[in-house]
Amino acid sequence: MLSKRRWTTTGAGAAAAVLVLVTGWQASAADERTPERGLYQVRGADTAAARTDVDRAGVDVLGVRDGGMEVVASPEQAAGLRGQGLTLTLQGDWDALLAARGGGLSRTAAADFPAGDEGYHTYAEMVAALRETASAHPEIAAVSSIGSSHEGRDIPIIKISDNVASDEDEPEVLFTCNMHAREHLTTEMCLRIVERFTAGYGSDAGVTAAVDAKEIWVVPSQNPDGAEFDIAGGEYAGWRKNRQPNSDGSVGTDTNRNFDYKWGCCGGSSTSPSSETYRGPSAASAPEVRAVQDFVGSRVVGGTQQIKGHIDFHTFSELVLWPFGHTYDTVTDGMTAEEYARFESVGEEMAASNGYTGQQSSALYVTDGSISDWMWGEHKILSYCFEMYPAGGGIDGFYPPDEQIVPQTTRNDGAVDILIANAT
Ligand code: 0X9
Ligand code: CA
Ligand code: CA
Ligand code: CA
Ligand code: ZN
Repeated sequence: MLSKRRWTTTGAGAAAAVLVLVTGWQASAADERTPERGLYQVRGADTAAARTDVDRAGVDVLGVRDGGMEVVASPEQAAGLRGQGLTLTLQGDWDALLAARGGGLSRTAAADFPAGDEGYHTYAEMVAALRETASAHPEIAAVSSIGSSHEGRDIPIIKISDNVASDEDEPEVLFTCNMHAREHLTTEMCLRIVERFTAGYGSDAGVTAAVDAKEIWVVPSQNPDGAEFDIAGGEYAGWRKNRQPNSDGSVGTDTNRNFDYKWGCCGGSSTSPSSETYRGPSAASAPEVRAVQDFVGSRVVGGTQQIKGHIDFHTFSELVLWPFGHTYDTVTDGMTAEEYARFESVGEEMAASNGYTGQQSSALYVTDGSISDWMWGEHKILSYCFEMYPAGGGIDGFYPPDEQIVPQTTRNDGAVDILIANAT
């Protein structure tokens, strides 16, 4: 999938050459030859509206921190953003950075993550880990399925509770991970939750109380096709979306723009199939989204939604985000002042525990069709989006070494406990 033609001479490059003549300023090679997909640091997008405009330019927003953005942009997009007065600093050629991380092999199924990152779980390893957990703790853990991905992979879910085989009248909590393919650290986050609430049962008092009082559901990978594609051939692809083919020959829907609540309402997603934030041809057109929506819908028992709290884990930027994402308004249709205050207070408490920054998700940039807007808008579930480690980091931001798995997932133990405690 990596482009062969990586560098193009652009109008911006020609303008730089003219500048040299006029001012004597020395343009670097990077100024004259702009990568087809360049990794840029963007400065000057200091308001949510400005960041939403950057997102709407169609660039791939990797992370946002303290007003600075990291994006992957075409030469035309970069020129357009500079034309809006933003400062773009080229960090490198995205495709070259990706290629440098792998062996350049053909994209066949990988036995494991690239050398040095084997501590991450492939799809097969994740499925095996869930099965082993359930067979080691049959009284409190049971694996089932919420459906299949586009390519037919099962999307497993594990339930953790006392008397796990019975649907007891206990508040339910949901954790979802790996919606975006390249955000592999999040799969490990869900597996950490599974590990902690099973291995710690009977010895850790807090864990035992939570498992006895609640029903905890965990979906470690909402996008198994994308995750497998991202590591195929022993080389990271930097892939974000699912692997559903589009009408124009491109591949992938951004499932975090495909949920069926105010889908496509507000300029927070793209209608262009090749965009990294393509919303899909219709709401819930992605089978992975339907699987999550149908599962959550199935937890309406006797007219009452059983799931009370939810975290969807993403990377990166170290943020705790709460609804709504489709509007800058705090109070709006579907969100009272009291409800917003609760989101903010639980969100800030979680952010204090893990050292992330807490904010309304639209304060980052506007999105529509995101999972947390749907969870709250449709089901009144206290739903957060976490952007995990690191705070920033370009391509490396998606691929921290596996030594980071333990520190960065245990870092969220306290936040997970706070969410569970507030799921009432
Ligand atoms: O854009 C997304 O889907 C999430 N960020 S990511 O880099 N992991 O893709 C953030 C979604 C949170 N919602 C809003 N920012 N409105
Ligand atoms: Ca592995
Ligand atoms: Ca129970
Ligand atoms: Ca129940
Ligand atoms: Zn994400």
